Amino acid sequence: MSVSFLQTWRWYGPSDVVSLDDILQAGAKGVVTALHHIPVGDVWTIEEIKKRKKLIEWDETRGKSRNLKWSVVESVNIHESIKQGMPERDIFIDRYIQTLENLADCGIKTICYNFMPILDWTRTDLAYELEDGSKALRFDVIDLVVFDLFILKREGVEKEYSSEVIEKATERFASLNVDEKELLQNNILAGVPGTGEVIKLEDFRKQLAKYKHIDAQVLKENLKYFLGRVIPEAEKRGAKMCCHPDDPPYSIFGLPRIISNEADLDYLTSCVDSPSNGITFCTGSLGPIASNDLPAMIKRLGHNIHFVHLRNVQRQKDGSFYEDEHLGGSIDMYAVMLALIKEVKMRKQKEVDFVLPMRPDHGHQMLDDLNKQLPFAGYSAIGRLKGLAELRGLEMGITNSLE
Ligand code: DNO
Repeated sequence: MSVSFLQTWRWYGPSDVVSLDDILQAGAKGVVTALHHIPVGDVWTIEEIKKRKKLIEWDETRGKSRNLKWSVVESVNIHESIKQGMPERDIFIDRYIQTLENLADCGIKTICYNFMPILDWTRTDLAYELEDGSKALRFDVIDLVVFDLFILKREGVEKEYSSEVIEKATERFASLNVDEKELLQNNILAGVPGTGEVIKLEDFRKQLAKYKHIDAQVLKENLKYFLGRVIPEAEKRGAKMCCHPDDPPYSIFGLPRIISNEADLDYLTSCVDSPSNGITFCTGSLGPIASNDLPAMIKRLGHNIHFVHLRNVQRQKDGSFYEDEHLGGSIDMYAVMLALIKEVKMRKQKEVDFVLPMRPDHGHQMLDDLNKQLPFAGYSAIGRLKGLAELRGLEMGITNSLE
């Protein structure tokens, strides 16, 4: 069977309800994980890294090695002082570099991160029921405004939205009961992935205040400063950093978002010209913007892509979207796959670094998983299994047809 990618699977570590055996049975060969228990900004020690690596790669019960490798770290998150350009950022950058060195020493060299202020990816609904009864993640623009106007009560926020949007949000807010309001707040403030933590409203307000004078330009400068220090060190060790795009790919709560389209990705890669300064190409994050021509972006930026997330979105009116089946929705997954496979083929011809890890991003909550309490929204076993199986078929069909 001809394949182009290293098929991987995100695992949240020992607390994940999806087991390593499940991952093997899904047919993945690589594991994508992080040491979620270590607070952002602390160094990941060699000891802790080795412990996790052994857990993944050595099957204690059967007394033999597993056919799985820890292939990608997602993510080594970036301390807020770095994003905010605070005087103490150098201490945290030094620690970041130490973590990179330790990971590289353990043979783990693909490192995903993002540069989204305060919040990571954001959804308003984690259980949006589809027609067939399965559940998906959804981002509703009006619900976001409801939270912003009536729960967060951000200062001066009325000026940022049109009267039409405010009217709709007012109506929506009036229709929500106490539990629904609380759920909306918890969905939006679910913090760093994998920690299960929800940011408190008061803390979120304090964090937002710190961004009062940080616009997109300043955040871009702070990204450049970070990369300027980290990338040369990564390059020395053959490690590849890959920045994940903003999700959703536009500003929310007045916070700057700077990795949302091709021009942003160009900026990112131009900050430091190095094979270690790359991209996590996430179709689902870039997809909500219709003008993001994903296959064309892959064609132009392909050599900078070190890691791929494949997921589809169904764009709805007003910028809202929900996560559709991997091969359904607004993104032409065939065209995306074709462009990626051509990129890998080119790498193979040039004999450069052609192991491109890919993972099915998210999946619907469906079948038996509907009866389970899933701690990590979007990361069910069955929905992702279906996604990976479909993507694998598409991958094989296209790869073979090009040979
Ligand atoms: C969503 C994911 C994000 C992403 C991080 C990357 O499911 O794609 O959690 O991994 O933002 O740093």
